[in-house]
Amino acid sequence: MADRTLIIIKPDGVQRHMMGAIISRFENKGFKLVAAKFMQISESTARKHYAVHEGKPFFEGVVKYLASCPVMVMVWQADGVIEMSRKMMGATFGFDAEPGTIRGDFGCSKGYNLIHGSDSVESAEYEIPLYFSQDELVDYTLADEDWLYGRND
Ligand code: IDP
Ligand code: MG
Repeated sequence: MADRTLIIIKPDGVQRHMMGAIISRFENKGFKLVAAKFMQISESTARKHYAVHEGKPFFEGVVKYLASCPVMVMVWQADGVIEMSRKMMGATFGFDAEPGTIRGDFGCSKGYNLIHGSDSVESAEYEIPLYFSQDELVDYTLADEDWLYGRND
């Protein structure tokens, strides 16, 4: 099966009306949406989500940030989706993310950064079940997949 990644449009992305613009980037790229949930993340789930950063100076702050307001949680699928989506997101903060990236184009903060994306297959496998059960991950074929991947010959 093609790779999957967990993408979250974080509280500032929702509050700043950026959901459509961010989702468009992934849709236009050709990724397949396999799950989506608009929800408020509990503090305990936010702690699990960022468990890898426990003990770092920003840990309590980022947990509070992620759980502060509703977010859009999604799973996107494509061959190589994790590497591509990390490139599309750009550096951690908009302040130094390259123009052309989501963080670089839509924000200039050194504290908020609009979007989360899994950084490895292992992270995606840990993060996706925090938000979705197996039967919420929809399995289907996009009509243009052969065109997208160049499998027409
Ligand atoms: P990433 O989101 O680009 O993968 P990570 O280093 O994994 O960045 O950090 C996870 C999240 O923690 C970031 O997206 C950001 O919200 C927050 N964060 C990381 N470093 C800092 C910091 O130095 N100050 C405040 N928040 C931070
Ligand atoms: Mg990370």
